[in-house]
Amino acid sequence: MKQISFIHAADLHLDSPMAGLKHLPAELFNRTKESTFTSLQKLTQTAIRLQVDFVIIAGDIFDGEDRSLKAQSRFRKEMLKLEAEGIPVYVVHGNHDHLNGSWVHLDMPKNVYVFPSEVETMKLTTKSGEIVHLYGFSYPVRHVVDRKITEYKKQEGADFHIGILHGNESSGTEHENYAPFTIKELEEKNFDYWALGHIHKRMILSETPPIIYPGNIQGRNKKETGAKGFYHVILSDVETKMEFCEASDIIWEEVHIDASSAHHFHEILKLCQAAIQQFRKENQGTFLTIYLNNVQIEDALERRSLDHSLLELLQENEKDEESFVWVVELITVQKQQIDKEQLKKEANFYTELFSIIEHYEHKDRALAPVYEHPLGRKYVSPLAETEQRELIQQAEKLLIELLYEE
Ligand SMILES: [Mn+2]
Repeated sequence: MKQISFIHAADLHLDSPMAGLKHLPAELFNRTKESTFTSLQKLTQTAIRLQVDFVIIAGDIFDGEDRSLKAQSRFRKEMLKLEAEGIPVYVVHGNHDHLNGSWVHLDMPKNVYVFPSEVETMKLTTKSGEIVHLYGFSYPVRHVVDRKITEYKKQEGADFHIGILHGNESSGTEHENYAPFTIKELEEKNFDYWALGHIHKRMILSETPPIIYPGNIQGRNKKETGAKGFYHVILSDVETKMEFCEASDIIWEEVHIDASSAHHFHEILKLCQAAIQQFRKENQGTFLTIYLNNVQIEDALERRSLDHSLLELLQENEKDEESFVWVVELITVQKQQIDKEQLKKEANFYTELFSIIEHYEHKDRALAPVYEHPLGRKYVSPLAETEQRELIQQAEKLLIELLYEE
């Protein structure tokens, strides 16, 4: 029976600056800065333990086009471990680590095969004699919008054919169109496996043939929640086995707590502490966003403590914890909804205010000046719908609080 075993990973984003986390205590920030490397180590350890035939990394190995020396040297160190075990690594570069960047070059060991900017076929004969054709290309520049998929051509003469592609499925609208493709186009190539990269969320687009986004190996912000890692794949004449292997040292999670039964600060504190314990995982850190819904604390002093002291209290002692659960954000949603109709009766001003807010809510206009600006478009990634709504709700809350105080 012909059989191959390999690891498929993507989007390592080594040495990601973890922007927006600078306010963390130094211990946690350092661990976070190290987390992409820690995840990579788990990957190489797994490859060696399972003695896979090869490893695929489907783009965005490096977070920045300057490929920081630290990132290169750590990557090199891990690749050397694989070289010592005779495990080859097939790499394409993506939009983050495209070939047009400028970097101080560190040589990679000979077991690392990097695909060039045009689609190429690489041939591998495994230790047990299976022949594998791997197809792929690296991004020559940051923005590759061509349908590169049309350049993938099956070359006969192998037991297994594997396509490596960093890009996005073009029926979705959420992402910019990088090397777009449709599932049908991939299926028509008649390959045995499609190793995709680019989308950080783990997704199985098809089972036969497997068309897989493994997601990134380490979440980088609160949008990248849940377990992150890579796939261990076994392909044979008769079946495909895929196992997800978790790699992230720190995971991002969110929890919605219904506080409607709590009438005092201490009860809310206990609810939050219970949630924190639920998320604690051995040898793994967690960044937790807590949404505290239906809060109805009447006492002014307790209310103020909720706004000013609860977060700090929840963070206490966590920074020295190996398996920490650090609340990165505490979002309190009051039960008492604003009585818009009553306010409108009080003054015309409110009628106007709410209609403006509504206008922005529906027409997606509030941030238009930012995205219409050439620099804004370049540097600010579009907000998801929920983020937009959240922003508008926060603005509304802020405005009304200000007006009440006046
Ligand atoms: Mn990426």
